[in-house]
Amino acid sequence: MHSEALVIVPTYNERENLPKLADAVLALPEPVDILVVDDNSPDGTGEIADRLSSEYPQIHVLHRKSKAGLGKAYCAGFLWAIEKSYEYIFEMDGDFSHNPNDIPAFLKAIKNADMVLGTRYLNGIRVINWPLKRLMLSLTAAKYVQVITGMPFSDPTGGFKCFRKRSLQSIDLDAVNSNGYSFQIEMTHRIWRQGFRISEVPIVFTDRVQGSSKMSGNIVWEAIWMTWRLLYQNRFRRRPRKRDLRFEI
Ligand SMILES: Nc1nc2c(ncn2[C@@H]2O[C@H](COP(=O)(O)OP(=O)(O)O)[C@@H](O)[C@H]2O)c(=O)[nH]1
Ligand SMILES: [Mg+2]
Repeated sequence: MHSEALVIVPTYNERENLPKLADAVLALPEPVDILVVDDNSPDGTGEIADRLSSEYPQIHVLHRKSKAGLGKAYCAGFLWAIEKSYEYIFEMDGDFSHNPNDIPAFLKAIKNADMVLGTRYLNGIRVINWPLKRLMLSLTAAKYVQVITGMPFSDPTGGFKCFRKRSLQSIDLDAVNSNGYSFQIEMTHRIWRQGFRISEVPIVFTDRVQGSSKMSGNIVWEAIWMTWRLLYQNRFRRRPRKRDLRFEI
């Protein structure tokens, strides 16, 4: 029997980060498995993941043929996790921007929720080493998403989150085509609008020290467009459907 929790780590050129990240996750007080989803990184991250997987039974690897974006990598990981019946399924960056030591706080919160969002912006701003320009962009994006979609969450573009299996099962993952910020907003909206229970836990976000960001200008435009699309999909309602009793625990 494997652990109830799985952390999915998408990787593209994270060779310096991955071994340390795996150590940190496996050292947690609670047992947590890891799924690395590598898009054939030119720097050999995929081979490093294979080596880790042969050393530790808790570590698994999905190899994809070429770089197809964060959203596609996560959706492939989600399908794998559902098939293996993991109950708690995480998204976490592979560059230490997200601190693995926050995982236990998510596991505690998910006991009373269907999705838990890590937030940098609840009761203050906890972002270390980002250029002011990028912080302003992220804060503006958060406000924009809140105003247009009506989602009340403080950090809707954040990428450190935990899903209960059934919240992922409620989504047609093959129909999710977005990436980056847009992917985070879309996943949260699809789950929120169905009336699932969602909570937030505070996290500290630290800009990567090793490797480089794959963020691009397109990702911002995609997110601006996506918020309107989500509002339309929710029939211009700025609130979820009435809570469905099926979702009571
Ligand atoms: N598998 C996969 N991982 C990706 C892709 N793009 C980014 N990542 C990973 O997603 C995480 C976040 O990406 P990053 O470049 O740090 O974005 P930023 O934090 O927004 O600057 C990192 O672990 C990246 O290696 C991709 O196309 N495929
Ligand atoms: Mg990063």
